[in-house]
Order: sequence, then C-alpha cells, then structure tokens
Amino acid sequence: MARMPAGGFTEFARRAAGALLGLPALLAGSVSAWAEQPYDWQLGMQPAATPVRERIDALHNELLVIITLITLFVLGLLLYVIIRFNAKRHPTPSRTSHNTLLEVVWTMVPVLILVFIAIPSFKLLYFESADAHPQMTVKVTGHQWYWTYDYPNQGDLSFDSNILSDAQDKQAGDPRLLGVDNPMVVPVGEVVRVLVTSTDVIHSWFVPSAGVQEYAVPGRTNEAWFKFDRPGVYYGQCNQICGINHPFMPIEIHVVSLADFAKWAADAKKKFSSNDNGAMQVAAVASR
Ligand SMILES: [Cu+2]
Repeated sequence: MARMPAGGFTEFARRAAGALLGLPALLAGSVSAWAEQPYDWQLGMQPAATPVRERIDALHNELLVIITLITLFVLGLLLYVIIRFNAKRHPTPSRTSHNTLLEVVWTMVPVLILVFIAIPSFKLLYFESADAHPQMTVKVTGHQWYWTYDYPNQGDLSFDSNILSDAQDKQAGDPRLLGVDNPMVVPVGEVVRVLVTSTDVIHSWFVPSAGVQEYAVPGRTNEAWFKFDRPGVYYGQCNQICGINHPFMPIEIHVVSLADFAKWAADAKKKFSSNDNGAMQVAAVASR
C-alpha cells in the first residue's frame, strides 16, 4: 500500500498549486496514495471513498457557496454603513426605529434560506441512515478502550481490535496511533451494514473517508452503511470522549477484493476460533 510521502510542505504546495490552476487531474495519480489518512499540511477533508461521503462533500460544497454569498452580502452592508453613515459624513443620525417591510424581509429571507438548505440536508440524512439491501453485516462493539468486530455472515467470527505501540506501527507501516493488531476487513464494492453498539460507555465509530460516524451506545444498536469504491487501508478513531484512553482506540479498515476477503475470512475463522478475548477483557476491566 502506498503511503503518504513525508515531504509535507512540498505536497501541500504541489496540491495548492494544482487546485489553483484547476488541474486536479494532474494529481489524480497521487491522490489515491493520500486517501486513507490525514497528512501534513492537509487542506480540506480526506478524499471520499464511499457514495455517502461523496454526497456529504457535495452538500458541504453547496453550503460553502451559500455561506460565502451571505458573508459577502453582510460585509458589503457593513462597509456601506461604515463609509456612508460615519459621524463625519452623516453628523445627524436618523431616528427611524421601525420599518415593517424591512423587518418582514429580514425575517423571511433567512427562513427561506434555511428551508432551501434543509431539503438536500434531509435527503442526505435519509441516504446515510440505512441501505435497504446490505450484502453483509459487521457488528461493531465499543469497549473502554478497543473495538470488537463480529461477522454474523461468517459463522461466529469475532475478534478484538487493539491499538499498536509506536514501534509496532513503524514495523507494520501504519501511521502512529492509527494502526491496530486486527483490522476490520471488508470487500470492495459491497454494501456493508454496520451495527454499532457498546458494552460500557458511549463511544463513536468514526471513519472520515467512509462518511460514517455512528454513536456506540450501551444497550442500543445504531445502524450505518458504507460501500468502499476502491481498495485500500482506511483509518478512523473513536470520536466520543469515552475515558482516559479515548485517543487510543483507533479504527483500521482493510478494503480488499472479494476473493481476498473470502481468503481472509477463512483464515480469520481459524485464527480467532478459540478466541474469547473480548469477554475476558471486559471481565478483567469490570473486576478492576
Ligand atoms: Cu471510545
């Protein structure tokens, strides 16, 4: 897997220049190498890797245009007031305190803008919430402070995913604090339903490039879905403050071909067959 090169500022300058010249296609070859994680001097968000994230980006860009126009309009009004009505040019101020038409307009226009924004926003919420035809399911369970992944379509395949040490990260080629011992593995191009829950406190399963952020609430199951459109390694983190080791429960997802997934699943079933680690670790934490 290609990794983000270390030359942070050079990459930033290259990317900024590309964006300014409107030649992002030139960089397309190197973008895939950046897809999986944040990098030094990053501008904007991580590249989208799923249809949900693409739509999130689209709404974000739409809102950016609206926000920019509103900000420029307000800036224009401010400048006009500052220049036209300052004490020197306008020594006797007007004593007008009400203007019905103006008041109706400045109430209604923001309401209409919000309604206009709400329509694509609700559409996106529905699109994100669930896919009616998932091809497989992975259950994600948050613990203080690691994740457990269950694959109900693969027998009772279940394993824990713990953070690696700095030395192990280096050895595995993982970015610091983002690598795990047992990553989640899913096939590329398949609609994967994730069921997210927790055994102790509220966690949040957050994978930026997938556009998934789902609360892991004890006694409750939340649902999300993703469909990765290209293979690779994608990273995420728990983003709900969940205790002292909150920053040390990363998420690592390997997106592989269907054939590789079948191979991995067969191996994983053997590897984790007698693995009762999850229950044991929870018991160990509980008895502390
Ligand atoms: Cu957490």
